[in-house]
Amino acid sequence: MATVLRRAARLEFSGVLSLFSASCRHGRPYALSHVAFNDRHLSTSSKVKVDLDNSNGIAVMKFDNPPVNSMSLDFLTEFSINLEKLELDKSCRGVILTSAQPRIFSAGLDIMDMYGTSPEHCGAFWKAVQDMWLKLYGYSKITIAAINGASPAGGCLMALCCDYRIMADDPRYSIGLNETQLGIVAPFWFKDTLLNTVGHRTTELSLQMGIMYHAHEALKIGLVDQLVPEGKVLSTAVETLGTWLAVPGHAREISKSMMRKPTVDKLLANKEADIKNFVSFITKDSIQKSLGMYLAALKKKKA
Ligand code: CO8
Repeated sequence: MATVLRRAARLEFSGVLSLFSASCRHGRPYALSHVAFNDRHLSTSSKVKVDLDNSNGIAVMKFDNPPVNSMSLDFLTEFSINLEKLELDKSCRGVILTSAQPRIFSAGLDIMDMYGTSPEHCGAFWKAVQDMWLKLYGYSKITIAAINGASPAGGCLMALCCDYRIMADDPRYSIGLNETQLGIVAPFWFKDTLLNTVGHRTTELSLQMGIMYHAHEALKIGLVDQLVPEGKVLSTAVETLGTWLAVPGHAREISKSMMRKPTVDKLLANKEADIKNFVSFITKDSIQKSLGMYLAALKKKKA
């Protein structure tokens, strides 16, 4: 049984690695390397920095994709590879996601991967988004989001996939699935992830209006679990992970799977159809026009 599981894990891993080489073929190569310092392992990959502390088994993954940590195909691929490596690494017991960029956790999916690109690119991009979600939402180890900045759309989704969310108590930062505001529709598995966290009525309001919640509102509706001063977000996440690690791991893991597996299975059963839907939706002239207008509004805000 153990051999079968190990083989399955290796196969999954090689699946993600093939995605990695596919992404490199898009012409944006990057280097992944690991350096061990005593009891710490540092991964110096370009867009996601990983620091695994072997003394407590806690890995911190820091998004470092300036200016806004948008989730491009390269970023998503690198993220999924690192997450998978940590899942296979016996010395890792839990993962904290946070940002190395000031004021921004993540601006969500990279709009430039969806705007003016070919249907083939859109398909590969969407598969990478699905793979990130499948890996993170179904992750066996403990995950905590240390949300140290703005977290719209895909950024919110990534945080929602974690087991616990700690956000910086700062009125400048907001979080939510705002897709409707871009003229696009959050897919069913984005909706399910929110629904499983905040319930039906709040999800209905949230998705129809594309609401971005300020930190205090996010705490009130249960979108995040805790607010702390910005300087304490990471240290609180490490402390909290310690508390979670005190729970018998096997029972926790099975409980997590029991809660999440039906949601994960729904996408697994519809993966190809979901990619087709996405490609035909996002390449529509009207949707491209909405995205173009949204991008222009972002730039205008700056001017
Ligand atoms: N993708 C690509 N580029 C982006 C993104 C993004 N998501 N967000 C910002 N940028 C760009 C800006 O256009 C700007 O570019 P430039 O320097 O060339 O003008 C640069 O990043 C910096 O942005 P700002 O000046 O706006 O930076 P601020 O620090 O003032 O604000 C924010 C940061 C709050 C993150 C702000 O940029 C923002 O609100 N961004 C938009 C976030 C957003 O709406 N994301 C949604 C992405 S869609 C998604 O995640 C799910 C899609 C599901 C698809 C389903 C279809 C079926």
